[in-house]
Amino acid sequence: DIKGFVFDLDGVITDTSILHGNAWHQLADSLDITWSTKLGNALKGISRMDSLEMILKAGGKANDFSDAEKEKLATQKNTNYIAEVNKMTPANILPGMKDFLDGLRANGYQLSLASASKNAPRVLDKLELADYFPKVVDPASLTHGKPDPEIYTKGAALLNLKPEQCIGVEDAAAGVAAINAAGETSVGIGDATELAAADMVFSNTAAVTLANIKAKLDN
Ligand code: B16
Ligand code: MG
Repeated sequence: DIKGFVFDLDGVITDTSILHGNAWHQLADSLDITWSTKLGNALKGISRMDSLEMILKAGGKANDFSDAEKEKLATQKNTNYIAEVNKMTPANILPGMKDFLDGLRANGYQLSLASASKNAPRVLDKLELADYFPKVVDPASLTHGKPDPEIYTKGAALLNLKPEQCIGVEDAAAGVAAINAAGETSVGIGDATELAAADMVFSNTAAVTLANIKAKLDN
């Protein structure tokens, strides 16, 4: 029986990817690296330092900076990003997700957060959802990022549940792969082809309801 839900943040509860993208775009411009939407999309679910490496590589500058300089660049991006996050309000919760979370709580499901973002607690706070997620996986504690199952395994462990008692909710293919590898049931939100590995896919957050999930679980 399902007893808990482990949530991704960006692309599931809110759309921070636009803010991440803008902040990285600004940094890329300052380094004379050509930005593209494709590059922005490839960074979804990828950790901060891995994102920086991908951007530098795309710009042919993978070997141009020392580790200390890279840390500085990542901090610069994060400062820009936090300024944008601080403007967020509950209006930035994606359609239907507040009702979904309320329904899960009312039905006694336990919730945890499996976001790669070190800023996740701040984002939850701005969305006024911190109370919903007393258990947040600390991304600094991870050895491997998504698609490695570690973050979803920890998300279930924080709830004292077995993976098979949990549903993971994700918008990125790497995240769905992580949920599956952790042995949890995967709910994908987005393009059915891109997320074909998920146990069930919904095209948008508004379609993600407990009733819709239960109907697909019974099939
Ligand atoms: P930070 P998620 C991820 O969040 C974002 O999708 C990704 O673009 C970002 O680089 C990563 O968090 C790290 O974020 O710099 O705030 O630590 O999808 O795992 O909720
Ligand atoms: Mg995501």
